[in-house]
This record gives sequence, C-alpha cells and structure tokens, in this order.
Amino acid sequence: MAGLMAGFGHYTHAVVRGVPASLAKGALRTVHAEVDLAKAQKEHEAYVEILGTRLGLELIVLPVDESLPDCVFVEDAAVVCGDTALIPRMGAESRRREAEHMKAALKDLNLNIVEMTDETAILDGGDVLFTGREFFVGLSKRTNQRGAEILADTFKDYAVSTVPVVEGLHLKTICSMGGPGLIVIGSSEPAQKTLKIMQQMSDHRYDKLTVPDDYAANCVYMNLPNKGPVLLHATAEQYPESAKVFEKLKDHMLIPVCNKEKVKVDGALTCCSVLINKKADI
Ligand code: M3B
Repeated sequence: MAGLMAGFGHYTHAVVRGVPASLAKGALRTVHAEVDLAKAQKEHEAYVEILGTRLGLELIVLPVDESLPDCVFVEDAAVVCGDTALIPRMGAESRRREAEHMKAALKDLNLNIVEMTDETAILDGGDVLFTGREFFVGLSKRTNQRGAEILADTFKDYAVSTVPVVEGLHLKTICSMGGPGLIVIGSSEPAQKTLKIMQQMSDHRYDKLTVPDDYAANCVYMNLPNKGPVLLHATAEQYPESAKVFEKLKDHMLIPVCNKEKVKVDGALTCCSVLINKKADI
C-alpha cells in the first residue's frame, strides 16, 4: 500500500480557467441563487493565487470563454492520472465545448490524450474520485455506465467501481480525498450511504473524516515537495462546524478557501482545477 500510494497528491501543474461574466446568469445550477459576479471572480482569483504563488504549482490558464458560462469548473472537462488524460463527453451538452482548450493544453503538456467519442457515453470529472489506488465513478445525471466503462478502459492499471449519486450534482459534491487512504465525507444520510457502498466495493480499508456539512467534504489534498501534505478546505465563516473538524488535522498545512459565490452554481473546491504531476513521466 505504501508503494502504491507513495506518489499520491504530488502535483507540479494546475490547469485553471477564469470566471466569465456569463457565469452569474448562465451557469447551470440545481437551486436558484443570485451570484455576485465580482465576488465570484475575486474568490476564484484567491484560489488561483494559492495554487500558483503560495504553493508554487505551474499554472496553465485557459482563456475565459463567455459562451461557456460554466468554463471555470475545469475539473469536469478532464480526468488526469499519471501521464494520461481522458477528455470526457460531458453530461451537459451546453458544456461540451469546454473540452477544446482543455484538450489542447493537456496535449501541450505531452500527456497521452484519450477522447471519449462514443455518443452513448457521458461523464463529468466531478463524478470521478481517484483515491490513489482505485477509481470510484458516480452514476449521476451527468455520468453513465458507458462513461465509467470508457474511464476503466483508459486507466487500466486501476480498479474502477461505480456508485449511484442519489443526491447532489456529482459524486464529489459530498466527498473527496483528504490524504492517502483518507476519504472526506459529509454526514448526511445519502453521503454516509455512498461511503458505505464505496467501502463495500473496495478491498482496501479507507480511513474517513466525516464533516457536518456535505459541501465542506469537497476539499483539495496535495503532497508537495517542499511543503508536505496540504489541504485546501472550507472556511470557518462558510461552514463553522466543518472547519473545526479540519482544524484538528495535525499533519496537513491547512489553507481555508472561500467558496461562497461559486457554491451557488454547484461549484466546489476540486471543481476549479485539474492537477497534474508532470515529473511522473520523466
Ligand atoms: C461543478 C459544476 C458546476 C456547474 C464540479 C464537483 C462537486 C460540488 N454549474 N463541477 N466538478 N462538481 O462539486
């Protein structure tokens, strides 16, 4: 296990994209909410600043496209593992063109590109949880069985299991990785049920970190050369009870990140970057 997970969280590059003005009115959302565009942009700038300046990742910034209101949520447009990138056929038709710049950028990084072209398949990156040793793929309104099969064909070194997404938009609306073998999970009934299913399907025993707010369970784990384990997580202002849980973690460098505006259009912390380890293939 130590061997398999040794490189988990090592990243050198991050692909990000700015917030278009069209996000405020045009981004897809599950509940109606008024977005303050300027605040959303500020919030996203702070996120990007953390990845680039504070953590020292090399940033690849895709051009903002006003005709793609959801384009800031780059996670959905690519699944990168090792030196392979899957460009999925996204579940929402209105978002499919987000793949164009993503594909070009990942090609420039010399990743092996696999495109999901099968017209019966759909998949959003937000439904894909990579644990370091296997994949869990949420079957949701945006991801289907065929999409999960193509992901399994693409990343043959890893087991791929599917889990139903019963509530929320994506699998990662209620969970994410908090470290090697550590699943961060919300405490709602559907979230806990999802965790149980994942545990049943795996032959690995994962540790879990339960947070009171489902949305706060979406955090970004990294393990960086000069910094060690890092966790971008929900702020005390936004989710006071969940923040207390994160603050108890002793090994991580904890970085609270505000996500008040983007959450109104179902965006969380993992959604806004695609993290890549380029040194893996030298
Ligand atoms: C969110 C897309 C929002 C579209 C991310 C993962 C879970 C809560 N308006 N996409 N990947 N979802 O976040």
